[in-house]
Amino acid sequence: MNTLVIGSQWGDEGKGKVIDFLTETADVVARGQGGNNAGHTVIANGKKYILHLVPSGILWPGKLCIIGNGVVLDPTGLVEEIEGLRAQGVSITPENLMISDRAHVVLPVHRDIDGAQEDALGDQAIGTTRRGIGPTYADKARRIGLRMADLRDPERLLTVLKRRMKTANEELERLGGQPADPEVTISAVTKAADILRPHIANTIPVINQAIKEGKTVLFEGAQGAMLDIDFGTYPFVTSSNTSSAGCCTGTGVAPNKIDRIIGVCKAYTTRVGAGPFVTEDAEIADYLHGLGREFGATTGRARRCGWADAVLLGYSAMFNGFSEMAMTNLDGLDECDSIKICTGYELDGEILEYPPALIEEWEACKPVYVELPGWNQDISSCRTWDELPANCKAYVKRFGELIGCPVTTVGVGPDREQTIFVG
Ligand code: 2SA
Ligand code: GDP
Ligand code: MG
Repeated sequence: MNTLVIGSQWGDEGKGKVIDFLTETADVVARGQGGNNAGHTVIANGKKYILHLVPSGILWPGKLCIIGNGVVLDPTGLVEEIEGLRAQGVSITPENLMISDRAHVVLPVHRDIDGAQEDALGDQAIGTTRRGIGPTYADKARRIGLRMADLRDPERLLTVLKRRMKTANEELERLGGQPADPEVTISAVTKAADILRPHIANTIPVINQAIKEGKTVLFEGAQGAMLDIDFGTYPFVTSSNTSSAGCCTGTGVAPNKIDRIIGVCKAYTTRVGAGPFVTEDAEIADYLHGLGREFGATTGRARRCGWADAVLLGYSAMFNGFSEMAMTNLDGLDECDSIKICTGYELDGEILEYPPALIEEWEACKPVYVELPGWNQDISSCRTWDELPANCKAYVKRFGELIGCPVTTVGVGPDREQTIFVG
């Protein structure tokens, strides 16, 4: 069973936890898009880990983790992450962490360009993580990017770095930013390259050979489907294909090798950064933030919060081909007297079944809700479907019906053990 795990909303659905839960039965865990804009939280053996570039499978011994060709990789960020994980007792070697030689490299100047672009946009800013993700994917599309293969030979690295730094600095200056010191970049990237070099490989045959041998591969999606550059709330999106298809192009595995596609969703909705959010609700945001929940795992920003959106999730389930949904954070609704689910978008007196393309229209949509009774009970210690309150089970079932995809597991807390199979 080769399984894709995809965020179905705007990211932070709890993919890290779901991946961790499924890793036990996997041999290989691969990432195919995004970069260290991602923050995947896993709580295992009483310890909290936040993974940015390293696949969550690294927390399990004996699993091969692959950073695929579709990822954009910040070498110094990855070295810091590896060192941090090692300090937490995680073993990372060239045998359990491989990096595609085709993955594109995020340079400090990409981060500076990201920041300068955001600053120039003022109140129209995307709200990026400022990790240089967009500018690096832009370089890839413009066919001027550096790839991990360029880091293999120190002399070649020096030549390509100098060349790219010159043009990137010109770009940065045009945006009003301070040019980056090439010597500082060269020293930092060279140091990181020395550490990462043993991990760089052609991962495409490696992953396909594993599949040929009957091994189980788990694909770890990053961000969420509504941040997809094609299907999301464009231009308020990230710069990669975060939907299921992106996992194939990002790892070199053909679509006919995928057996199962799991969508991860929260029992409500959150989003970081700007852009349309039809079900956004100040009251539920205050309530969740008051509980200390819903702060960004990478930037610490307070996430925007709202009710579940069946229009968005039905759309997401369609273009991702979800076979099932893993719902997380059901316990987040424990104290709500009544709970809403959006079943339609009203725009100029018409009810839309699917989100519109124009961002102004999407922003103008008003939610049509159904309201269900809450359960007003702490469910975090429940471990079986039968232990959950009747109203809670009814919410999960109705949610699945409205999005047209069954919910097969629910999360009642952040720990590995706090996952319940739906009866
Ligand atoms: P970018 O940096 O170019 O990818 O930003 C573009 C949009 O994508 C959103 N984005 C994210 N949304 C949710 N979670 C993300 N990761 C972190 C986390 C976020 C954090 O796990 O909590 O810590 O703030 C993530 N990464 C990118 C971003 O908000 C923009 O809307
Ligand atoms: P990811 O980017 O999709 O991996 O999600 P994040 O790690 O950014 O954010 C999800 C947050 O929800 C993290 O703090 C998780 O520890 C937490 N989480 C995941 N599932 C559950 C759940 O079922 N209940 C609770 N209370 N927290 C959860
Ligand atoms: Mg996250």
